[in-house]
Amino acid sequence: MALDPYDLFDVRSLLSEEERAVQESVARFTNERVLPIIGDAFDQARFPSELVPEIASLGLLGATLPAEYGGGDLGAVSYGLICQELERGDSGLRSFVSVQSSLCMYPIYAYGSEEQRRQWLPAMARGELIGCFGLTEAHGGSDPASMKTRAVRDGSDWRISGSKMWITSGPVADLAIIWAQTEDGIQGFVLEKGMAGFTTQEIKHKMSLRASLTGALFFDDVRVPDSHRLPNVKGLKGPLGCLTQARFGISWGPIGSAIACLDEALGYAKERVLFGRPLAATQSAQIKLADMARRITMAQLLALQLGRLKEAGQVQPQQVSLAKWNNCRMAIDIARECRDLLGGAGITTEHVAIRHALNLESVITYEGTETVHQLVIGRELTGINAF
Ligand code: TGC
Ligand code: FAD
Repeated sequence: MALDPYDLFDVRSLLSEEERAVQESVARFTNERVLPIIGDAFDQARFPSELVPEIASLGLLGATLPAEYGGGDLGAVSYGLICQELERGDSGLRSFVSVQSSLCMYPIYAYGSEEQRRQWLPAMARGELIGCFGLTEAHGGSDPASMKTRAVRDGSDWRISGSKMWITSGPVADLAIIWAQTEDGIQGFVLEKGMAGFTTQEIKHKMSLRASLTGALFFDDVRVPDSHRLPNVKGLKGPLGCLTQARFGISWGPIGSAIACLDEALGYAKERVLFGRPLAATQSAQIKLADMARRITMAQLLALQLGRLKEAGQVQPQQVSLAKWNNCRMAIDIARECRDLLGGAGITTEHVAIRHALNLESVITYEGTETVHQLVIGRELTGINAF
């Protein structure tokens, strides 16, 4: 029996029935609703916001949170599969879901009060409130401990001043989870659109993640009530804990991009006739395609084991770093290689490879650059902090 070229080790057989059902429903959504429009959305630098209600009704926002807060009670592997299937469509849509679920709903759930959970999470799960996560500042995102945004206590309120840069969904967000330095260390605050002194600006001219909105956030002495401070965490471990959740999803998402590129390149190489035979009949093309399948297979097994460790409550942030690094590197290399196999045709968004390759430039950079994750593993191996 022929093997599935996109699942050579039958990783699917290691999934539960529920996990397969989740994967199938998101795959259907991507095939029917995302793929027909995403090339144009990328060309036009347009976030396809018309898909948000459907994403919400499929239960993809806060999928792993408890049902009482609007979540789907799903396990980590299901969340990973959601990311994989969305990113097979476009990294921008997976980004939107990552930010809403892992970077906005997760901190409200994990660090918020019961009142805050009930106030915001159900509406966020329904896609009625869109969130963004402001950690990075213009002077150096890799080193968030050096943040300059400050929150100062003023009676029963806080006054926040500073700015954030490169914030996914920033220009449209109803809520912003903002991390600021306080007398007591870094703390998280929920800012609402329209608060006096809180403004946003879209970042234009991106050549990557063009179907996603990215912005800068500015806080000019914004008065925020203490009821909007996340009370249950202090210090850098607050935002880093959210990053571990999102990086987990990003360990899965690029597998989808890589599969989309391999699928396109395989089809193209079989049909393209050069020097009297299909490109796919040459040894060099076959070696390239085989190597892509090898790297995808390893990434799938790595992501699945990471998911099982997470479900068992045993995952370490360093393991997430290794998977994020490996799987982003795997995908960007494959996307670039596929672009090359397509020749000149590969440079237009009529084909998916260049779009994925360009998107992956952001994916390998955000949520910790490749270097940051390499240094996390280096520190784990040597016991020496090289940051
Ligand atoms: P260190 O000072 O040693 O640790 C501080 C505290 O945090 C704990 N911790 C973690 N907790 C959870 N998850 C992690 N990954 C954690 N890493 C550290 C640590 O145990 C400690 O706790 P405590 O109790 O002792 O206070 O910090 P570090 O030296 O480990 O951090 C250095 C470094 C460089 C690794 C860190 O600053 C870092 O990860 N920098 C990269 C910043 C980054 O990734 N920014 C991403 C911004 S958000 C984004 O890009 C969204 S894009 C989303 C999209 O569109 O999809
Ligand atoms: P820098 O930190 O200035 O890094 C520059 C270079 O230095 C990199 O190559 C880096 O690897 C290297 N470097 C860093 N430290 C070391 C070292 N110790 N040794 C050697 N080299 C080093 N942030 C948010 O908070 N929220 C978001 O929603 C969000 N969305 C994003 C969306 C997009 C499209 C992009 C591109 C970014 C987004 N980011 C977001 C920001 C992202 O997390 C940062 O871009 C990333 O953390 C890197 O920070 P930086 O861009 O300031 O680069």
